Amino acid sequence: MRSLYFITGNKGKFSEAKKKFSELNIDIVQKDFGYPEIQADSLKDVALYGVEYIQERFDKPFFLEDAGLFIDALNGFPGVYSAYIFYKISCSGILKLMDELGSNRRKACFRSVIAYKEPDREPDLFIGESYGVISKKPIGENGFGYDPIFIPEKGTKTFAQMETNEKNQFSHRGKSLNKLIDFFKNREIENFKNL
Ligand code: ITT
Repeated sequence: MRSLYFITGNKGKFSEAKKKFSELNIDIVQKDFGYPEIQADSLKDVALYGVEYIQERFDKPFFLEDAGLFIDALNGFPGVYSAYIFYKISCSGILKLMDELGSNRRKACFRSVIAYKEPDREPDLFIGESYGVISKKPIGENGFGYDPIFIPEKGTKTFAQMETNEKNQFSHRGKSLNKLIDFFKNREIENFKNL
């Protein structure tokens, strides 16, 4: 079985990816490089910077992911700053900000950008989005980060009330991982054709 490295310090992200990849003959291995996350205008730029940094230090195929929560009423905040803001004010701080604003707009979107890199190949990017609303209070014990305050469209529960498989069906990461998995499946078909 082939190994594929997921460069992340986030165990929650890793277990979501591990579940998705269980359908392929690829073993996902977590590696925490503690790579620097630059302050950029887009998740894509943050991910590509991470790739630049890691490719100089690691010579095996890997992927990494940058994700963020974009809240309409806050003009897309915390967005690319999601990690820092979560560390500073967490879910309760976000809910307080929204209360202070007094707006009834609760729409938000989670975005995920996966960057896959192997030696001698440009990075491939895979994007996933999950639209939904911010709950009035934190609910649920599962998952991580902003999961207790995000209810995906067509859902009735927050991500934190879902098991990993269910979250993967709705989530930004589930969707970007689906694209990464399709990419591997298509390459296997191509390789088979070329035999
Ligand atoms: P990496 O090592 O992979 O960078 P991280 O936790 O720093 O891990 P990000 O920068 O991609 O990951 O995440 C930005 C923030 O958004 C961070 O606080 C996460 O907890 C949060 N977040 C990302 N994906 C999430 C998800 O699926 N559910 C809830 N919160 C999420």
